[in-house]
Amino acid sequence: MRIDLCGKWLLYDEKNQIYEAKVPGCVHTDVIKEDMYWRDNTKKYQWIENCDWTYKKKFIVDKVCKTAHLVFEGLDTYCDIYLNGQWIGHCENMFIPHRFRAGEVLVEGENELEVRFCSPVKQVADRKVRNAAFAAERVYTRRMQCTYGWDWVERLVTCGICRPVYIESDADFGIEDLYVYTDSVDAYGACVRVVGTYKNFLSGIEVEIIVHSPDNKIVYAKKTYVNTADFAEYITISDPQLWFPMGYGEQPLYQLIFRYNDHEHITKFGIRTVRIMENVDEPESESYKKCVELKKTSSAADYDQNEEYKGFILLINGVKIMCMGANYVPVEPFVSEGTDKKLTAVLERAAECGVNMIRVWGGGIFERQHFYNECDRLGIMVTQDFLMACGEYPEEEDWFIEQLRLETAYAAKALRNHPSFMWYHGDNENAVRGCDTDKNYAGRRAAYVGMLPVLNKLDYTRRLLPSSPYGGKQYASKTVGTTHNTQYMGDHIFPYIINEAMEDYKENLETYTARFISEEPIFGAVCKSSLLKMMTEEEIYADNMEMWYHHTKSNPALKYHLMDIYALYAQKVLGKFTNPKDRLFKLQYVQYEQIRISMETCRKGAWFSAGIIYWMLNDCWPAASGWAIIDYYNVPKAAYYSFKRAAKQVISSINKQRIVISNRGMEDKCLQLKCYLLSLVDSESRVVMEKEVHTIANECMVLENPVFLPPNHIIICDLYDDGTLYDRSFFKDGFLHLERTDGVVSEKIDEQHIRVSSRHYVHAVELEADVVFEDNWFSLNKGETRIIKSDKPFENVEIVAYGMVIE
Ligand code: BMA
Repeated sequence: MRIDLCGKWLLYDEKNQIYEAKVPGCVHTDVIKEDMYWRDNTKKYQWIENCDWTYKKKFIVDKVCKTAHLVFEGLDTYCDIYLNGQWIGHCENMFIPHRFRAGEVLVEGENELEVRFCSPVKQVADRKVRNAAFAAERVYTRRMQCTYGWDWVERLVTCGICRPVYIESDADFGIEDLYVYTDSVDAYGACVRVVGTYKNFLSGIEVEIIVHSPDNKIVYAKKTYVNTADFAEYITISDPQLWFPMGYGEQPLYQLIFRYNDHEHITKFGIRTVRIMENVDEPESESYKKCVELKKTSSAADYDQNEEYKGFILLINGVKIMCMGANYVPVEPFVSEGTDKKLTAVLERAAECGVNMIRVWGGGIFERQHFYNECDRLGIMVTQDFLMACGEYPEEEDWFIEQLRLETAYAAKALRNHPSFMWYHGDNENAVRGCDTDKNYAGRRAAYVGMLPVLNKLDYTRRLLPSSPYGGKQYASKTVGTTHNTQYMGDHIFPYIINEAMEDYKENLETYTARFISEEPIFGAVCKSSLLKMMTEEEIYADNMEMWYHHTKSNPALKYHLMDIYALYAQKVLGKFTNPKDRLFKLQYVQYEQIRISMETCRKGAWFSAGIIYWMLNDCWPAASGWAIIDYYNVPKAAYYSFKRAAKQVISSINKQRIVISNRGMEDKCLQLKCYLLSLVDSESRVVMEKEVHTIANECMVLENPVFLPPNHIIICDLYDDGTLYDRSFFKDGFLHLERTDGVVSEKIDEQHIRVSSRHYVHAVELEADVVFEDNWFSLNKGETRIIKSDKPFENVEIVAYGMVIE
């Protein structure tokens, strides 16, 4: 028996005014009848958070079943549930499903279900104020933390039935709590271990266990009789097809099938091993020397009291993986709106630019199954935070630990069978300046008393890092464990931007290297076609940028607005804004430049460094400027193209001294290198090195830069693959001052292709249109032509071209 209760409901406010409602949904989407993100409309709806709301639905039951349960997959958040006027349960945690006994209260014919929500703000109003970024009350409430406002999303505190709701009776035999994992892989095959429970089991039921290979052949089959509730199977698979992250191999998925009573229970799984390699650096090694050098730089010295240094290298199937990706935040401020379709679109977009790892950040949610399935399919590795961020939570209170345990059990069961899922973090940045020998840092009790005992039972093959960042003394140190460079912003990065000339911005950014960067901050504007969805053209180009400030969130603890800091960054590095159009270009391009340098630094730093995860992948609401590389409308920002270029299997990186060619991947690759001096005055170039380079899988190759750089020249390093341009890196001393230029000619070849060429060197060509181009923001040499494809037919493309300023 299953009765779906999604769809039309009625919503009542405190004065009993009735609104038509949709479930899954929330008060905001039910009550607001206009585009709530247009201009500053969200300001009008802040009152919603202070009200209590009631959802009601009538439904028919033909035949009552006494074992029926009412299941809510998500309730946001404080509410009491009444069935036919009778109280049947209470909820105060949005992150886990809720299941209430309903069989005794249901009647044949019409029934009425009522969910009475209490304002989440009022609910905790009398609690002691604790330390927390952005909003203090949130730490007492187990609901999505970023909805209280963050430095990238508006405050939007809602109520509602945010995930599906139904009545079910499950008195039948079935499979429960299945855990499938790779026990071992060796030269002779793989062993997959399957453990679980038979639900409502009766002795004597025959069960058939079958494994289908990714190409649908039966590779394992066994019949067995059930006589205990718990089961464990060891499944041998010869010639296993191994799951690899994208860029390192394929993502084959096997199917485990339990067949019983004409029923099939199917689970997908992948075969792969995971290990985090944390070997101590030998005193004479390059990595050790780099640590010693790093410790001298001021930003590292602050945090770094490590006496020994250790790498943080992820091995999948024994292969070192260069983790390149970004932090994922919910795709919508309202959980119900983050549909499967939207999740697929964002993840496919991420995969297209080479994102091979995503960290699901702790101020968001545990995403729906579809998200993790898509990561398995696309080869995007996932790390998951437990759901706390930037605060001191009431972890000394038992109710809080109990809620964390329930959340941990839920998350472990939901995530553990996914081959893409790598490890957990206890939280995001609660443990700032903590370290393993500190008995009492914020987050420690939550991780070790709340989560760890549960994970030891339910997901013992994965690691729990008690917080992100984690490792060394103190957490966030650069020479051990994982780091958030976001944590260096307030004391190092922002003062540098505000007080220094920034002529050495490249060298400065390079000092933020670390063993594994779980948050690398970048900031930039979205493109014009996206801005037009949230404000008028006049507002985009307005001098006071009023609407930009509304759509670009900051941190109230900072002295300056984030947009001002990054506008300063853009102007120092790229040159003063000459007019509002120039401003728009540079606010976008500055993020491109930050990614170019930080990603090249990480790649050429292999295997001292083994990961760079940007802050952040996507937006949660229509941000005008901010941290994401993909905007709210799933449109790539300038930074996206920089990531795409730098994530390729082979890239080069050039400075005054050397060229480093890094290959991250499973295959050697032979490319033709052409290095040339280019005059900014007449765009003429002089080749200084031309050779074939045999790059070796997962290794870097270092060449001397053979040339001295005269004024008004840059040096460019091109890599060709069979005569086609494969990668381009460049070096320019000092600033990267840019100015608008002409000389770029474009021609529409057909509905989805444009040809662009240039009469002189242009450093950045932006194709501005309401479509997504496979490449954008690229440079063009004198006489060079590129043909670029778009994802949809386009009408008009505006070409915005910038060249380097001659000094
Ligand atoms: C990190 C993140 C977020 C925040 C970001 C930028 O601390 O974990 O909390 O949005 O920095 O400030």
